[in-house]
Amino acid sequence: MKKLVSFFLLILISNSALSENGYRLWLRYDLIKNQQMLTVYRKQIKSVYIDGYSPTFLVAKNEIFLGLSGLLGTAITDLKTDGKNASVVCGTFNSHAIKNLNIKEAEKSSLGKEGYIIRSVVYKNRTVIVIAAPEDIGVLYGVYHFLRLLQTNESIKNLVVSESPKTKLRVLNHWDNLDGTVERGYAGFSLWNWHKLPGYIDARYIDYARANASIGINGSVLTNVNANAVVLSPDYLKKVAALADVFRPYGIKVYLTARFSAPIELGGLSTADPLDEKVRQWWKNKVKEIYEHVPDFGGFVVKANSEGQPGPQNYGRSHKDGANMLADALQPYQGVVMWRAFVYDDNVPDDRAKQAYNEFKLFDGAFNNNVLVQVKNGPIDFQPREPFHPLFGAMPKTPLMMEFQLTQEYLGFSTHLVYLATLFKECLDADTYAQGKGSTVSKVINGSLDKHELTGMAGVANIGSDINWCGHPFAQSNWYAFGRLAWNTESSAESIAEDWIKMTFTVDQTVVQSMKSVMMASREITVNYMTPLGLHHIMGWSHHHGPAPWISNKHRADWTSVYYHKADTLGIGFDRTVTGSNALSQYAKPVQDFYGSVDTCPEEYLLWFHHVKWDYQTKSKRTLWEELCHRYYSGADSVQWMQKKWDALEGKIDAERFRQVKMLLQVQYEEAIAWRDACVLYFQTFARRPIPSVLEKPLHTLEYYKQQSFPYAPGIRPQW
Ligand code: GCW
Repeated sequence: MKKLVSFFLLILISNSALSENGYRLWLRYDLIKNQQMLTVYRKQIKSVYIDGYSPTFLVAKNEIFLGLSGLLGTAITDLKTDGKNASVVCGTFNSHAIKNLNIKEAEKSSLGKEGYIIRSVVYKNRTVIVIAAPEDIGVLYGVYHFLRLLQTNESIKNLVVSESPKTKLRVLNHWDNLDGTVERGYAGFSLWNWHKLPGYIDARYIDYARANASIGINGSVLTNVNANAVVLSPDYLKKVAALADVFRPYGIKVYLTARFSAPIELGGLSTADPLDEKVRQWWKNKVKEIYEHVPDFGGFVVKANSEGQPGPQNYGRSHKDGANMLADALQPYQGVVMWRAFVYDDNVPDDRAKQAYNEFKLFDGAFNNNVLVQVKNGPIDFQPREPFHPLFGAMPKTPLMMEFQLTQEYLGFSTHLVYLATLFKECLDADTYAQGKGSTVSKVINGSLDKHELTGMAGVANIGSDINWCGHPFAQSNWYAFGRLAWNTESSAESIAEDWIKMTFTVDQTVVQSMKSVMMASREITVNYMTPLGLHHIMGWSHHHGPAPWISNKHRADWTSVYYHKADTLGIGFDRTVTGSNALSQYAKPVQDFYGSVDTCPEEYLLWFHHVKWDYQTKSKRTLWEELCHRYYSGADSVQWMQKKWDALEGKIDAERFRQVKMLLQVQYEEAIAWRDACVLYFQTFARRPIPSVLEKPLHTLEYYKQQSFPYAPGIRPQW
């Protein structure tokens, strides 16, 4: 008996210990603590009627019952056959139950395939909450939205919600290799267990699909853009099909990365020339085979002629030729090609920031209509801060897809707390002036500026096998925010953060406000201790961990740090104006003028666009050198501020995640100090000026920092 009791005790303890390990993400559905709201909700929600039986309806049903019973802590009646007395009714507009409720035609129009409405409707003197949509998937999205209202303790009294996504393809790009490693992955290994698929379906695939559907993500690119052709072989396609089957009810399509040389590697052909008839036929056959396995396959993502990946240029052909060949093969099945503009070819350009524009702009209008060109947010590579990519606004006849990076390759991996929605928004809100004032990147992406039907946003996933999915408890917010912004590019970073905190931690207002202030400031803080004033790409060689502004003499100039910061005894920064690389000429005239003059260029981008003298007077009246020091120091100090804010939350949130974040913030602080010291000491060798005396002395010498190596950084093979 004693043994039995302690056994149960153990289960209880381990359950409670597991309960806040982060696995449940923002779908926690714990009992609502606010008694007043709970009472109101319980009164309003007693029963649910779901009018539909498709697999999507089944998952909607599971979710709403799982959510309601957890949040309300009471049994909710499942009105299986008759919705007349239900407090919540879910169905498509064609369903019997919804038709009875006489929803006005005007409310149904313009919702699109994935939209939905949530309404409080008076029916026979009773208020009924209606979740209705043109298609099944809209009902599922509506269910998640409704649950979110409860999770965030919003009123559900007079509901008038109409939602439809602003972009069509909202996809995660997994840089997952077939051997289970994840390129730039900091949260463990790949989720896809290729060995056990297709026979064994890990429950995690379902939770992954639930999480994505809850924020409107409708596509998953399973494999790394540095592609392996083998994923297109018959055995792998069976495994891919099994994942597609799991994801389908959640409205998620699978996509694969197509290695351009697959016709050679898999097909035994002697060429992969996109104009060669045999090659074209090989792809047609391959695509047909894929659709036999996955009838709703989404299409291909392609990285070609970049960083050693094969591509059409190997055969003297162009990006257009390559993309259109694959597009032709996919066309009969409504598949799309997402052709990446991140090109980094074998020749070192005068300015790497110019390359994508130079290679792609001329093909505007020449791509098939099922091709999207996928463009990274900035012209270099997912830096803590970059100006928007000059291709946005420059290719009006081509659907341009946004590529954001959720995994923090250049932002402290999964050890630093950095909420990226502010970075995403900065880019989306930037004005390209392509068609005059107000031509924001957001409008380019959502198709409204150039009237594109096909639109999309991709996020390089930060998900792995770690129990909490993303490595850092706060990294989950970047997955969440990406989905919400892809759904609505106009949403605010702040409101998304607020929802996420309430769903993930607590609705307690003091905690929400405090966490939100940390999240909202976190990206700017990181910029300050890593790359203030427009500096970029001065991270550690290859693994991109830690500071290394001294990197020089590599086999390519544009793989060094000195190429980007160009510090000398006179000043620092990359002159991208007409006196330098003139990368600015790739932007619309008002943007050129704005960034082109040191007087109007915001200091955030100063050294991105200008080479500036050390004694140049900045807005703070400090010299550039002093301002640089000041920013580095304030960045590191601000991490201490984040720590203080966090420490004050002890006891107000669960102990487990409190402790995790506390430890991570300490690592972040130490690394921020290393960034600060290493950069200030290194740049001082050019500036030849003292560190302002009000600032404390660096902890170590420059030599010390230069000698640091990071043999444990993810992506580095351990060596002895
Ligand atoms: O950010 C860089 C990364 C590479 C990546 C490449 C890309 C997948 O350092 O690891 O390769 O960009 O986006 O293709």
